[in-house]
Amino acid sequence: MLLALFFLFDVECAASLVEFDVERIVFEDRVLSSGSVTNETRSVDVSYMDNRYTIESEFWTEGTVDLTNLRAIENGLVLYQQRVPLPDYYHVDTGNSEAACYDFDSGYLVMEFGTSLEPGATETIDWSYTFGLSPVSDMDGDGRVTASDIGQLLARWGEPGTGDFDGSGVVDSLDLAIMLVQWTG
Ligand SMILES: [Ca+2]
Repeated sequence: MLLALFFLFDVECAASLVEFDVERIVFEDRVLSSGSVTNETRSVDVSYMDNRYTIESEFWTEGTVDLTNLRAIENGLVLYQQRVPLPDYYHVDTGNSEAACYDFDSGYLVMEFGTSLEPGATETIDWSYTFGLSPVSDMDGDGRVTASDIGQLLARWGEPGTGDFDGSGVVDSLDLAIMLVQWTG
């Protein structure tokens, strides 16, 4: 757990890879996605489920990716990366994956899988990950957004940093508005 926390918060996320389209089938609370991409050096064939359209306190994903090195005579590193937009103004608290990190700038959870393969070889990677989320305005970390959190916000009023949820540079009424939307009482 501590390692996952460290990884999620302190490590810069991997840069984006070449994008490709996936086909999505949406059920009530889950989304099934599948797709593949091939070029002269590699192919990637992926299928996964997640709750990306119904994320509240938790994001989960389960999937499989086949990575194939299509080079004729060279070993090759084949990578697959999944980028999932998280709801605005939430932190990723916990995760069980060292393959993942959260990009605060883009608001995307980034998971990357890769392996070095001999010419013509394929490796299948399965994953099943769950990430806990919490609202940014739970400033005291007790799991709720209450008067205690408003007290902390007001104590920071006009200041930069903690409590500046929208990154405007200071704690102001826009940050209070975010807190009220996330209010649990
Ligand atoms: Ca709180």
